[in-house]
Amino acid sequence: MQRKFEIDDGFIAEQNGTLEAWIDEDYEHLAKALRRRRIDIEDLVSKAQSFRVAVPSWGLGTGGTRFARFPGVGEPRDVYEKLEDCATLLKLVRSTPGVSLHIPWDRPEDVNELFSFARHRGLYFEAMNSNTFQDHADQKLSYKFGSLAHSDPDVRRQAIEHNIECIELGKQLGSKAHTVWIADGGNFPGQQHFRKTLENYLESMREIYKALPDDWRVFIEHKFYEPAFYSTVINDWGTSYYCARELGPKAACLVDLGHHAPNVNIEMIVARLIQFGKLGGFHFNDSKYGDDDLDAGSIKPFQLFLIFNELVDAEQTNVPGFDPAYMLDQSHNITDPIESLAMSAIEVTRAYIQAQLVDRFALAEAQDNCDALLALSILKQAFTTDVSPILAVARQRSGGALDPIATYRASGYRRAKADERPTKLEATVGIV
Ligand code: LRH
Ligand code: MN
Repeated sequence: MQRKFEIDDGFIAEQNGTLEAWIDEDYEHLAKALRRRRIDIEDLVSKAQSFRVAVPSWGLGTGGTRFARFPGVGEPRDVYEKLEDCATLLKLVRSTPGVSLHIPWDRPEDVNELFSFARHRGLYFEAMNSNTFQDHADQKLSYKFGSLAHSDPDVRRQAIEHNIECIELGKQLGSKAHTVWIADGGNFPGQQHFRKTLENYLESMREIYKALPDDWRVFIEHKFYEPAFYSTVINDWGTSYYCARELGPKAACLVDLGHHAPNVNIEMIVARLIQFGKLGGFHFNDSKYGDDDLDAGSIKPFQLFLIFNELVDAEQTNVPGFDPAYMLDQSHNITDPIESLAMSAIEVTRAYIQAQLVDRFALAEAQDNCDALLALSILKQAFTTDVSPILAVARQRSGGALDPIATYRASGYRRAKADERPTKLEATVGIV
C-alpha cells in the first residue's frame, strides 16, 4: 500500500525558520503599541491559540455553480481523502480540528473505521448536516416539492427518517449537534399555503427533536431564497427563532452569513439571538450579492468584525448559555480549497482577536453619552489594528505555519495528491 504523501511537522518548522526574524520584530512592535493601550499581547496569543472554527467536509472539493464546476487536480474522491486534506489544513493553521459532515455525501461504509481514521489525525466531528434538498439513489419519494414541509405526509416521514439517521450516525461519530437546512419553498404565488407549510415543518421537526440525545443541539438554518425563488419556508431569523422556541431548549438558530438579503444588518440579528438565548452557531463565508459562499472576510471584513464584536461582548459579559458553534460553509470554485479554508480560518480568528481589542468601557461610556463618532472610532481602532503577528505566533506556538499558504505551496501537497488521486478532469455543474 503506497504511503500517502503528508506534510510533516519538520517541514513546517523548517519553513517557519526562514520567517521567524521579521515575525519577532513585528510582534515586539505590536506588543509595545498594545502595552500603551494597557493590553497584554500574550493574553491575545493564547486566545488565538484556543480559538476553533469547524471545516465543512463539502468544502474540500472544488465547488461549482449551475453553470459549471471546474474540478482541480488531486481532488478528494471520498470522505477519507476529505479528512486527509482536513488533517493537512489542521497542520498548517492549528485551529480547525472539527469537521462537519454532510449525509449522504459522507455516509461511511464503516463508521468505526471513519471515527478512528479521523481521531488518528487529531480530527473530531462537529455538527452533522442532513440533505433533503436533493433526491438520492436509494430514495422512494422525491423532494422536488419539498421535504420536512411537504404537503404529502409520506414525503415528510421520509425526510424525518433521513434526519434521524444522521443523528444516529453522529452519535457513533461523537458529534453533538445536527444542522437542518431545507430548500422547501415555492417558485410562484399560490404554490404553497404559508401557514400550513410552516405547521408541517414544525410537526416534522418535533419528531426529529425527539430523536436528539440529551446533550445534543439541533440548529435551524434560515435562508431568504434559493433554490426556491418566490417563498422559502424557513426564510429569516424570525421564523427560525419562533421554531427554535417552539421546539425546546435543545433547538437554536444557525446564522449562515450568505443567507440574508444584501445590506441586512447581520450583527444586529446576532445580538438579538444572543439576547433571546437562541444563538446556536454560524456558517461563516462572504458574499456580494446572493448566497455566493465566498471566502470568509474576503468581501466584507468589517461586517465579520462587527459580528465578532457582538460575540466577544457576550463572552465578556458572561451571557448565560452562550456557546455558539463556529463553522465555515464555503464553495471554492476557482481556488485550491485547502488554501481558501486556511485563509478563511485565519480571517475568522482575526475578527475574533480584533474584537478583543475593543475598549468596552470607553465604548459603553460613549454610547451612554450618545457620542456616536467616538463610539465608531473606538471600534475602528480595534478593526484597523493589524493583529497578523499575534495570529502567526499563535499558529507557530501550536506547531503550525507562520505563513500557511507559502508553506502549503512549497510542500507540493496538491501535486502529490494529483498523482495519488488520478481522476478525469471533466467540467460538471453544482456542489461536489
Ligand atoms: C445551504 C447551505 C447549507 C448546506 C449547504 C451545502 O445554502 O448553506 O448549510 O447544507 O449550503
Ligand atoms: Mn450553510
